[in-house]
Amino acid sequence: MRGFRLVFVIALIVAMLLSSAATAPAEVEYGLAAQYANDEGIQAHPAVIAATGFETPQWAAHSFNYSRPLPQGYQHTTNQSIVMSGTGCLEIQQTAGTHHPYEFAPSIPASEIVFVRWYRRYEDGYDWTQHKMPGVYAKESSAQNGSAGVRPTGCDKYSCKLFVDWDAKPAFYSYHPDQEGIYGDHFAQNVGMPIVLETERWYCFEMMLKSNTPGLHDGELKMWIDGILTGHIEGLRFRTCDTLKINEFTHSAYVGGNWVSDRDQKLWDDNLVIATEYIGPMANAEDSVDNPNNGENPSDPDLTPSTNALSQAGSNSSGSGCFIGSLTPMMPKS
Ligand SMILES: [Ca+2]
Repeated sequence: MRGFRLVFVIALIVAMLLSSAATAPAEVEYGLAAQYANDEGIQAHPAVIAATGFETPQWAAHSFNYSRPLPQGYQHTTNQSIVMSGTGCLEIQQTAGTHHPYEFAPSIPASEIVFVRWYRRYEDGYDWTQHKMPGVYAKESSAQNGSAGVRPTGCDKYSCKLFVDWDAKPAFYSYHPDQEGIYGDHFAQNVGMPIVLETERWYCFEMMLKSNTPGLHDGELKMWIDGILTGHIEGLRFRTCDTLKINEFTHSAYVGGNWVSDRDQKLWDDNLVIATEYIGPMANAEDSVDNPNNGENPSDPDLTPSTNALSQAGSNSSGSGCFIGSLTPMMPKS
């Protein structure tokens, strides 16, 4: 009888330990953004390729040297009931019966690995039509504008952007030579419980594409939402030519495939950073990690977020769950 009790107690302890491990909250990862309060001065980090806080209507020219007109549906707003950080953000209009907005893809320096981090918010009542999100392209110079619907050869192109599926779950959309069909492969979130997006709150999205070593299947994709790793795809072969490197950033909220938006609806972006190292969620003014650049005035007018707006974002229901408070993020209110 005593032996039976001992076994029972041990089994109970093991069950409790397993249960607590299964329910432990996922760990938020902090990256180089933790060194820069409100992203201020973040463009000075050697790993940062480009960054913008969307503070002026000229943000694309300032931060990406992109002087062509932005796509139909891209607007700048200073509406402080919407803006997450600083004085402005990007307002994106999706239009009923169309794919708009079309994406735009400025060039970036050729890299083997690129991280893209942005904040995005969807309006109240948003219809979760499948649509694209930011990402990166690798294009050989003669590749035709991404050539959708054409399988990559290993020497002409590869890509990955995130997209939001009909079920409001972000996923990967990647072109690579081993993809199943002529269009890119979809890879679902595969780490922890998949995140299902909600409207009327800011999310911190980040994706990574790491090119493979030519001859090996060691390419990787990663996705973080609010600093938590939710997707990690390994064993990918993006290329056979080592000269084919990531050389474009793509910004997108394109609707489709073959379908179009069912309604006029808006989403907003703020605090976009592109880098060759993990970026992670924004830090607020009080809690950024030791950074010699804090307090400097950045020369780019699109990188001057105000701490007032950040304080608002952290204290009202429309704020983000992604700011660092003593390295403990404020959790979103649903
Ligand atoms: Ca801003």
